[in-house]
Amino acid sequence: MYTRCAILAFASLVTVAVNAQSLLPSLTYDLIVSHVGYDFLGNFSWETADDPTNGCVNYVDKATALKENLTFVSDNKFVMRADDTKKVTKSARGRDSVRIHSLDAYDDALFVLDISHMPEGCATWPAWWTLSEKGPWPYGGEIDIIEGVNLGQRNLASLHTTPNCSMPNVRSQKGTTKSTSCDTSVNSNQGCGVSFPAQDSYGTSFNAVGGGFYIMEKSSTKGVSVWFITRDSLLLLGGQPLLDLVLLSTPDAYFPTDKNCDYSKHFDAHSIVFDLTLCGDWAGSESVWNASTCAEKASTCKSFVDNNPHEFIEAYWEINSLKIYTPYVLLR
Ligand SMILES: *[C@@H]1O[C@H](CO)[C@@H](O)[C@H](O)[C@H]1NC(C)=O
Ligand SMILES: *[C@@H]1O[C@H](CO)[C@@H](O)[C@H](O)[C@H]1NC(C)=O
Ligand SMILES: *[C@@H]1O[C@H](CO)[C@@H](O)[C@H](O)[C@H]1NC(C)=O
Ligand SMILES: CC(=O)N[C@H]1CO[C@H](CO)[C@@H](O)[C@@H]1O
Repeated sequence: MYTRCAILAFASLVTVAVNAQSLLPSLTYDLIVSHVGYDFLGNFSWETADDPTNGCVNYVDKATALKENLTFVSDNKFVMRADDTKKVTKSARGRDSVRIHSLDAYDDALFVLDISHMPEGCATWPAWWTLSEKGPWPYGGEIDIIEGVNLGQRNLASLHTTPNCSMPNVRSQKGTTKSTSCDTSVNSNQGCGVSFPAQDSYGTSFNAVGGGFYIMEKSSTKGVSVWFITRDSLLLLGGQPLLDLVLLSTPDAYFPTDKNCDYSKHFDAHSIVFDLTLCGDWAGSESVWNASTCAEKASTCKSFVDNNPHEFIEAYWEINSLKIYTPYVLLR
């Protein structure tokens, strides 16, 4: 069975190689930024405002995050976590956690995130996303690349926009359309979400396979595409440049630009955000909490967060690299 799979994978690779001979997608992009380890410290700001999604978190500044080891850096890793040592005191805003925001913003670009661990577990609501540098939100748009809550096992990628942006139910993507209106003023700002097919695209199962690569293409001519590829499947594909294989394959989530959502009217240059909130409008909503097995551990999400520091040992991001590419421009 294994051999058969390997042969099939090889066969499809050959097809890819032949089709791609004329123009490898990677040749249309230039690597402009590669963030590894210490680079994150200089290229992101640590946000300390109250969580806009009403989570039970206290976002700490960079110095505090480093001191409490809620941010840890080495030559080849960047780690961000929620505190897993202390009960939350009555006067605190919530459990200490981290939210960072890139200093630079990007128009058309390709973002490649290599991560080995994402925050998992009851009450967690981690997200890797981009939003308009200019704003104010929702002007210029929001693109959620990695997002989920509690014990979820499938990633949800979504757009949140100003009115008049909707997506077709059926389109060229591997994932399942969850909702079609991207307009933040309808459906309680649910956004237009796409659920990923792979069980290991999120949470515990993602971490069990050592994570992988999330890739987002933000393009004024094509729209927005998101791919997920596990580390294991990349090894199976062996030797091929990751970028070409990914860009030639059907995305997990695809948000086209067309008459129902004109990209140029809803999106501009975006900064990059990583956060980890706890509870809040999604993970902690009574119906969502009660529907998950997390409710067996505590009657409310907030009481769970306040009293159980040891439950947050796995609530951390571990990032190997974030590479950013922009479209290749011929020198004239
Ligand atoms: C800080 O966090 C890193 C990454 O999780 C870990 O390897 C290290 O042991 C921690 N340091 C301390 C002092 O706890
Ligand atoms: C949305 O589209 C409708 C109908 O075309 C138009 O009347 C309205 O002004 C548009 N709204 C925005 C915010 O662009
Ligand atoms: C959720 O569960 C709590 C505790 O069992 C209960 O008090 C509350 O009414 C439930 N809420 C919903 C929306 O189901
Ligand atoms: C905007 C900004 O601060 N960019 C910095 C990102 O980090 C690199 C080195 O790690 C600096 O050279 C950039 O200036």
